[in-house]
Order: sequence, then structure tokens, then C-alpha cells
Amino acid sequence: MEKHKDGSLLENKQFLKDLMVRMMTVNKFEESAFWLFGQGLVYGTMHLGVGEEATGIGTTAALTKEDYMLATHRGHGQAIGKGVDINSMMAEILARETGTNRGKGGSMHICDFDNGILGANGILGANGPIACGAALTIKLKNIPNRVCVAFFGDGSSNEGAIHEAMNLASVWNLPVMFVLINNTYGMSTPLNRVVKDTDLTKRAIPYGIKAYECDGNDVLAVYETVKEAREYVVAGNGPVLIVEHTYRISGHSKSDGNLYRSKEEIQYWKERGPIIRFKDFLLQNNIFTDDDIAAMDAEAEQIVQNAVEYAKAQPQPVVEDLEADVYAK
Ligand SMILES: Cc1ncc(C[n+]2csc(CCOP(=O)(O)OP(=O)(O)O)c2C)c(N)n1
Ligand SMILES: [Mg+2]
Repeated sequence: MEKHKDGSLLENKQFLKDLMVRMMTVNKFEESAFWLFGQGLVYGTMHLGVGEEATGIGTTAALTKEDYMLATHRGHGQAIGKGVDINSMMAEILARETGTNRGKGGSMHICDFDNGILGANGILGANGPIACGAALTIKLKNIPNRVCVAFFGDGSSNEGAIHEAMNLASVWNLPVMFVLINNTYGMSTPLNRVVKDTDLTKRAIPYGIKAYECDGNDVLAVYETVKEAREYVVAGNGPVLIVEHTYRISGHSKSDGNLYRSKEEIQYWKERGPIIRFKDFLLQNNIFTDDDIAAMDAEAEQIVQNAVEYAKAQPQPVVEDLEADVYAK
């Protein structure tokens, strides 16, 4: 792990514990969702972010509850970090009436306006322009200390909408944080086959935007980088681009046979996953004991088990409500 800029961070044991429990919760949530999918209880597809837990949790830990956020199609960790009710999110994944989107959105559309989650998006790159709209609201209403985060992936970084959004946010000086999760693959295609220069921070240069980057498997590095970048944005300096480097251990979606990469490559990254790394860091620095970590694991397990039980007991939407809430009025 990196040497942390803010030494006092390591004294805040509650904060460190929260980060760990949240990353474990994301991991167990996805494990359960995967299992429920196998039981035929999940409709549509689902994208898991095993190995990317530090990006969602570290980034959102640096945001306020009121900050806006647009999640990706791989956004379970982003939503959990931002504070969505986990029971309602699991109910949504099982398409239940009490889900975050009343059972009509599913894994790829989790919304929770009370926690600033403006939605997740299956259309790659679409988060950029939507974030510009939310940030324009912040600007026109003179709302202090508020940003809008647009998450997107390395593959999505080639979408025209992202480039148009970065240009617009820059020229209008909008408080957008473009957070690029570089997991090095877009479906089965490695980054170096779709771009000649894999240094994605350079995407900020033509738009005059300040770029940051961090080890996206180091949750404290992610947190500190996003915190610093957020301070820059709320000071009125305009948008930023943050590139978080990580690795997707899970397949792209439910139908991925992992034929485009070797078992050795996946194993290499499993051993360097964000939860294992944070655990080793906490133990080596004598911040927590093995028993403490086991208690955190049990706490996360309970949160997810409760969510599964809750969701399974919830009613399914009724056919009479099919058209309700589908179109904006
Ligand atoms: C506009 C658009 N084009 C193509 C797709 C199909 N698609 C879904 S996910 C994906 C790969 C995205 O890669 P990346 O942005 O790196 O995100 P990751 O899946 O790695 O998290 C593609 C091509 C889509 N959903 N939207
Ligand atoms: Mg990717």
C-alpha cells in the first residue's frame, strides 16, 4: 500500500473499519447475487465487480451524502458506498415491489435520490452528459460544496459522449468528477488493443482538465486521491478526471467464459485484490487483529444475509402497475 499523505487517517479506526466492512459487504452482496441468479431469481443480466471493491468504496467515502453520483453497469459497490439501503437494493435485484426502483430497474439501474444516486446506466458513456446536467443545476442554484461524480470504464472512455461531456464541463466550469475505472478490459478486449496510448490520464489534456490517478486496489489511496480532487472541484476550479487502476476478477457478465485471459493472470490479481491488501495492511500496522477482521467479516455476512431474507420475502410488482413510473411526467 502507498504511504498515506494524511497520517491521522490511520488513527481513525472507525473509519478504517467502515471501509473494510463496506468492501466486504460489496463482495458478499455480489457473491449472493451470483448465487441467486443461479437459482433463477434474478431477471436480466448482471455485472459483478469482484476485485474492484476499493474503487466504489474508496471513491464514495470521499463524497458527502448530498453529492450526486451516476454509477456504471458494474455499480453495486458504487451504490453501496454511496449509502443505498442494502435490503432495497437486493429487493430490486430480485425484481420486487419494494426495490429501489420498484422492481423495474434491476441491477443496472439502481436509483436512490435521497443518497444522491441519480441512477446507473447500461449505455456506456451516457453518465458524462447526465452528470453535466446535474452539475449545471448545482452551478445555477449556487449550491455550495456539492459535486457530481460520473463513473465510467476504460472501454467507455472511447465513447464520444464522454469526450463531449468533458469538453462541456470544462468550458462551463462545472463541478463534475469524471471517475474512470480502468480494469484493463472492455468485455473481452484488453485496453492496449483499443488505444495506442494506454495512459488514460492524457484524456484530460485537450479539455484543460486536471487529472489524477491512483492505485485502485488500495482503498486508502483511492479515498485520499478523490478527497483531494473533490477539494479542487468544490473550490470552483471546474471538473477533474480521476483514473483508478484496478482489475476485474469476475467475468464481464453472467455469460463470460473467460476465454480471453489466462487462469494465471486472474490468480495474480486475486492475490492482489483490494480486500486482501487492506487486511494485510491493517494487520501489519497493528491497527486491527485477526479477530477484529473476522468480526468485520461476520458483520458484513449478516448484513447481506438479512438483505437476501428481506428481498425474498418481498412481493413482486403487480401487472396493473406495469406502466406506472415508466415515463417521466
Ligand atoms: C453505447 C454502448 N455500447 C456498447 C455497449 C455494450 N457493452 C456493455 S459493457 C461493455 C464494455 C464496457 O467496458 P468498460 O467501459 O471498460 O467497463 P467494464 O465493463 O470494464 O466495467 C460493452 C461494450 C453498451 N452497453 N453501450
Ligand atoms: Mg473496463
